[in-house]
Amino acid sequence: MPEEQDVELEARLEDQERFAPPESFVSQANVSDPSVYETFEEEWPECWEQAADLLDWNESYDEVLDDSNPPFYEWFTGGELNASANCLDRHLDERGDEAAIEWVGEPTDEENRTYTYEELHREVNEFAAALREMGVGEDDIVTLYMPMVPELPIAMLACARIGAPHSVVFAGFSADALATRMNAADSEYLVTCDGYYRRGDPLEHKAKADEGLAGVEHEVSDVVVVDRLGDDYDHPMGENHTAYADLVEEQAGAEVDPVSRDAEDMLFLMYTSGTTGEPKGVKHTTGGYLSWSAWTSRAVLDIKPDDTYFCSADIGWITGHSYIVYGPLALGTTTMMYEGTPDYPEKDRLWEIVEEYEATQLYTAPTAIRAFMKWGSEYPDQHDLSSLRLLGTVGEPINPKAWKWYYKHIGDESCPIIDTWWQTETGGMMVTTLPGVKDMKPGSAGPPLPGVDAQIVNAQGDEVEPGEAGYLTVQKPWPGMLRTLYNNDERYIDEYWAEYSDTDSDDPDDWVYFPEDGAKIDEDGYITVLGRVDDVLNVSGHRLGTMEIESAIVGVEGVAEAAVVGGDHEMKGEAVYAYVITEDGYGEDEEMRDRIVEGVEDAIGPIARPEQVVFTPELPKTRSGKIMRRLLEDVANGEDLGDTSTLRNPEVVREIETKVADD
Ligand code: 6R9
Repeated sequence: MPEEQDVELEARLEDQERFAPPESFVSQANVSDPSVYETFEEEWPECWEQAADLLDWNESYDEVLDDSNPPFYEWFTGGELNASANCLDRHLDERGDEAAIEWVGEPTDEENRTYTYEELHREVNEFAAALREMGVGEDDIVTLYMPMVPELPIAMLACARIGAPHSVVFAGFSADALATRMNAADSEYLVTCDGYYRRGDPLEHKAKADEGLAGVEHEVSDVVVVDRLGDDYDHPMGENHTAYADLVEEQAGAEVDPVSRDAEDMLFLMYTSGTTGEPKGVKHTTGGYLSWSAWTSRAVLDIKPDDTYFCSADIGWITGHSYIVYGPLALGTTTMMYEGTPDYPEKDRLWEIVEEYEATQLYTAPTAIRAFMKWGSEYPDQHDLSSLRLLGTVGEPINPKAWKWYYKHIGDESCPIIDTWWQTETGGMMVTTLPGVKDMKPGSAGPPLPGVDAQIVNAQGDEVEPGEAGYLTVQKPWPGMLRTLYNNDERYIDEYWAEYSDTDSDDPDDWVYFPEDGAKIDEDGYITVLGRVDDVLNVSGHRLGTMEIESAIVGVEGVAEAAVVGGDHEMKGEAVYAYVITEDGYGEDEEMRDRIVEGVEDAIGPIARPEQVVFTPELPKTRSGKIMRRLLEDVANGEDLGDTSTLRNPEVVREIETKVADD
C-alpha cells in the first residue's frame, strides 16, 4: 500500500465514532432485520431471487446464476423482461396520476415540469415510435449527448422499450470525447440538445455536438435535437437533423409494445476512464442491472412509492443512470431532476428545492458537501428540511468532518447517512451500511452489502489483517456487474480480473474482481475505501484517466512530454497537476499554458482542466525510464519527498519543487 494512503488513513480514523441509526428511521425501514446478512450468505446465489422478484418478468428465468464460463457470468438466464415496462407500464394502474419525474430547471422564473407516470409513459411511447420510424432496431446503439433535461430519461426509456442500448455521453464532455465514444460503439444515432442554462446564462451545446459529429468515422443516419433554449439560442440544424418536439408530435398517441429482452441482453453502455488513454465501454444487461439498481434502491436508499427522492448527480454518470432513472422508477417512486448548479441563484438552491418538494432522501457527493460546508450552515438553516429521512453520498471517500457536518446541518441528527462505495462497473452499490440495520462510522463506507463478498487483500491476494491497508476485491459475482467491455473481452479480463485470478481456470472460485481501489477493514468488518491505486484521478467525484489527459497535452503543438498526477484539493478531493516539457523553440509562458488548458478542455472537457501546469526541463524517472508519479504527487501536495535515490535524475525534482512553490 502506498505510504501516503496510510498517512491519510490515520488522519481520517483518528476520531472514529459510531452512530446508531435513529429509531424513527429503523421502525419504518424497508430492510431492518439484521439476519439478512446471514441468510444471504447461506442462500447465495439464490438470495438474489429477491432482487429479481422486484421486477416483472415476461418469461421467468431458469437459473439465477450461470457461472460455467468465468468471468463471463450470466444472471437470471432464460428470463425475459423489458426495462421501460418495469419502470413505467406496471405502475400505471396504481400510480398513473402520481409524479414519476419532478424536473426543476435552473432559471427560477421558469415553470418546473412534472411528469406523472401516465405522462412519462405516453412520451416514452411516442419517442420510442419515432426512433423505430427512424430505423432504430433492436441492439442498435443510440448515443445520448444531453444535459439534465427530462428528454434524457425519456430517451433512455424509449431506447430500452425497443431494445436499443443507449450510450449516454455526459454533456460536459467535449466534442472529441463524443466522437471517440460514437466511434467506439459504432453508433449511428444521436439524440442531443440545443443547450441548457448554467448560472443564469444559456450554454450552447448543439455546436459542440456538431463538432463531435464531424469526427465520427462512420455514417450517422439521424440526429435528434431537443430544443431547451428556445429563442435564447438559434441553433444550427443539419440535413439529417430533426427536432425532438416534431417527432413526438408526429407520433402523438402512438403505442409501442415493449420488446421482450433476454435478461442478458444489453441495456446500455457507459464509457468510463481506465488506465490507458482509451475509454472503456462498460456493458450492462437488462435483468441483472435492473434487479441490482432496484434492490439497492429499496434496501439502501429506502425508497418507497410515496417518496420524493432527490439525487443531485448528473444522469450522464452511472449514479444518475442507476439512482435517478432505473432504480427509483422501477420502484414506482417520484424521482427529482435538477438542471443547474447548487449555488444558483443563491447558495441555498438545493435546500429551497428540498423544502419546496418535501424531498425524503438526498443522495449527493462529498465534493458538494464540502462546498456546502464552506458556504456555511446559514444556507440550509433558512429552510425547513424536516421532510428528509435519509442522506447519502457517493463518488469518493468522505472525510469525517464533512460527514458530521452533513449529519448535523442537513439531517438534523435524525437521518442516517449512507456512504456508498461502488463503480460504473458494479452497476450499483456494493459496500455501504444498510441504514435500517447497521451503525454508521463517519469516514468508513461500511460492511459489504448482504450477498456481496468483498475482501481486502495484499499484493499476493491473501486477506490482510483488520486494520491493515490493502486492496479491495470482490470474490463472488453479483447480478449488477458489468458483463464485459464492449467488443473487448480481453481487456475486460486484463483490467478487472487478471490481477488476482487464475485466468486459466474455469472454476469460479479462482476468479476475483479487482476494482483498483485501496482499502482497509476493521475488526467489525467495516471497510474504509482509500482511493484508486491505478492511474485514475477522482476530481470532484468524476473519474478521469491520467493517460487521457496526458495524451491531450502531448497533442498540443510545442509539447514534448507530459505527466499528470492528482494533488490534494480542498473542494475537489483531487485536482489535476500537469508537468510539461516543451519542445525547443517554444516558450514556457502564459500563452503555452493557455493552449495546454484549452487542449485538455477540447479533448475531454472542462472537468479535466489542469489546476496547475508546471514547466520542467525533465520528468523524474527511474533508471528503467519510468516516470516516478509518486514523487510528482508529493511535489503537488507539498510533501516531504523522502528517498529519491532510485531516480536517474534526482536533481530535477528539487527544481520542480521550487517551481511549484513559486507559482
Ligand atoms: C459510483 C461512481 C468509481 C470510483 C471508485 C472509487 C470512488 C466511489 C466511493 C468511492 C470512496 C465511496 N468511489 N464511491 N471512494 N468511498 N463511497 O462513483 O462510479 O464514476 O465509476 O467511480 O469512485 O475510487 O473506484 P465511478
